[in-house]
Amino acid sequence: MKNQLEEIRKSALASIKSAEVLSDIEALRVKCLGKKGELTSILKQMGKLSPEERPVIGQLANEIRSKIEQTIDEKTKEIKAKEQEKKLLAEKIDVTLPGKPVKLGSRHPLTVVLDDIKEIFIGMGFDIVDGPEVELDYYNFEALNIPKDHPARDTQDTFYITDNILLRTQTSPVQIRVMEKQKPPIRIISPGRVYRSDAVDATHSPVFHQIEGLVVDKGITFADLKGTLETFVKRLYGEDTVVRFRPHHFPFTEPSAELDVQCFNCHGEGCRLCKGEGWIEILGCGMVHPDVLRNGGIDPEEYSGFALGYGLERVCMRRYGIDDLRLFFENDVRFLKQFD
Ligand code: 2NL
Repeated sequence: MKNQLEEIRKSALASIKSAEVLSDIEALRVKCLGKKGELTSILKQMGKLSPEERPVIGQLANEIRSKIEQTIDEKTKEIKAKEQEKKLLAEKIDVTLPGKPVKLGSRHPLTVVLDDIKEIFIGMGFDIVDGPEVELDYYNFEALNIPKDHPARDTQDTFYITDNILLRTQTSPVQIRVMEKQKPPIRIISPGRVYRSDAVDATHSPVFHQIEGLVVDKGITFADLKGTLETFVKRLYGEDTVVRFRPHHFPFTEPSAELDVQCFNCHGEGCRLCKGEGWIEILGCGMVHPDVLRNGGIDPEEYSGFALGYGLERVCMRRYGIDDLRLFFENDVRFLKQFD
């Protein structure tokens, strides 16, 4: 029995020594020390031994068991360390290699122009506000003094969701909502997407962008409108820009006007760019109609104000010489990357 034990010791230690992966070690542990292992089956035969032999063999068996266990532990540590080293080597990175260039996008041309416009108005003390694109008929038309039989309210021109819910056709409803909530002084612009039921072509799109502005306070006059808008247009187009105000009509302002700038190309002579007019129409404006102030919860006897509205796409097309509105919405990077 002693010889058998010595044999187990020799072969077990040799096998452990030559093991290369953790699964080999585990298999050896089961083979030598497991319930049905070699050592266990020897110990089961201890009953056959004489009382003198039993403690001697028992002690030897225990010695061998702990030697095998210790060797297995050591070998396990060794294999784990080797595997870790192999992993580190495989995952080695060269931090001195040049990085992959990050491709930067650019602002959409409409965003470039809008950012410029916002900055000019912020500089004059205006706040930027936004509001829902799905609006009530009341805020989009009724509160703005646009009568029920007005052509703009036709289902041919406006996207209706129900009888009294629609996609806003202008951003003025945002300003009515501000008047309802906020006491004057009010100085805001409301840029955003607006919708009209138009077929797509070079100059029409069912979705486009509008910027409206509103100022309400005590003692606001047409002189404030002229001063503010002239300052705005000169900051946007250059200090030498020549402007004129031309009488117009809007249901929500009285009096109303359109602001033209003199053609940069022909200086008023008339050329192809201004279609022979000498002037280019920029925006609509006027003194807020007393009924519209009242609809916003503001007393027209105490307060007055002016408002303006214009299309962002047109300003942007003129600035960059873009001749087709569809380019703004196709998101072709070859077009987009030319700006900013
Ligand atoms: C244009 C010109 C305009 C307004 C919009 C406005 C808003 C309120 C009260 C009074 Cl809350 N007016 N907006 C005023 C004048 C002109 O837009 O060409 N629109 C298509």
